Amino acid sequence: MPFDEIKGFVQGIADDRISDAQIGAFTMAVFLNGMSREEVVALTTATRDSGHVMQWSDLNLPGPIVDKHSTGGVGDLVSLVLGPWVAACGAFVPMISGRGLGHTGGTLDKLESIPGYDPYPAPERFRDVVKSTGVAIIGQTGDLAPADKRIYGVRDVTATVESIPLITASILGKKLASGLDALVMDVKVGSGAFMPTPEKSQELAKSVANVATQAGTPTTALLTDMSQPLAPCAGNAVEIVETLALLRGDRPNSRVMQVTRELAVEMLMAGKLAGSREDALTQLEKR
Ligand code: IUR
Repeated sequence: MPFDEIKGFVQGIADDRISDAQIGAFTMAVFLNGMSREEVVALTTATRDSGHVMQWSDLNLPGPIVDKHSTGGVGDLVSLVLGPWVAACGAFVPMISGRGLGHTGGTLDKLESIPGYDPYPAPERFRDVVKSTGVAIIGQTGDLAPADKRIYGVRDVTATVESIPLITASILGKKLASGLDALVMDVKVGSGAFMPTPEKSQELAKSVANVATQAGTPTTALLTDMSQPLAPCAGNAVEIVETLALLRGDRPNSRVMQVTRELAVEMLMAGKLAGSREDALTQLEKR
C-alpha cells in the first residue's frame, strides 16, 4: 500500500470520513497478510500525527525527553520507580500511561488509588510539572493519536488484536505523540505476558525498536520475565505502598528493582546522559 494512501486513510479515520467497516477490512487485511517494515513506519507516523503531537523544544529543557513503554504485567510497578529515578539523573519523562489490559493492572489504575491524584491535568500543568520536577505521569487525552482509538475499537470486535504490525503502530502511534527524544520498550516474556510465546515477544520487541527508530525516535527493547508477579505484591494501592519503599532504597536487589535498573540504564544511554552501562549504573546508584 503506498505510504501516502496509508497517511490519507489514517487521517480519514481521525476525521470520521472512514467507516468502521472500512477500518475492519483494513485490519483484517493486515492481520492476514502482514505489512512491510516501511508500511508499519507509515502507519505509525500517520497514527502519531492524527492528533496533537507534543513539543518540548520551546522549554529549552537541559536534558533529553525519554520514556518507557511496557506490554504490561502483574505487579509491574516499574514506571512509578523508573520515572523519578531517571529524572533525578537529568532526564525529562512525560509519561502518558494506560489502564490495565486483560489481567494486568495499568500504571494509571495504581496512581488513581492515591486520593486527589488528577490523571487529566490541563496540558500547561503537565508541561510545568515535567519542567520543574522532571517527571509527570498522566492518562491519555482524546486528542492524542485519536485514529488509534477507533482502530483499536474495531480490532477488538474483529479478532484482529493479535497482529504485530497493528500492535506496533498502536503502541508507538500513542507513545511517539509525546514528543520523545528516545524510548525504551519492556516486552514481557512468560506465562503472565500478553504475547503468547517467547518468539512472538521477541518479534514484537524487534518490530517496535526498529519501527520507532526508523520513525525518528531512537528506541531499544528489553525482554523481561513475566512468569511470576514482578513485585512481591499485586494490586493498585499495595503497589503504591511498595513503590514508596523502593524509592526509599529498600530492597535494592529485588526482581522489580533489577528490571527497573536495567530499563533505567537503557534510558540514560538512549538519552545520551550516560556513555556506557557502567557510567549509567554509577549515576543511578548515586540517586
Ligand atoms: N497496547 C496498545 O497500545 N495497543 C495495542 O494494540 C495493544 C496494546 I495489543
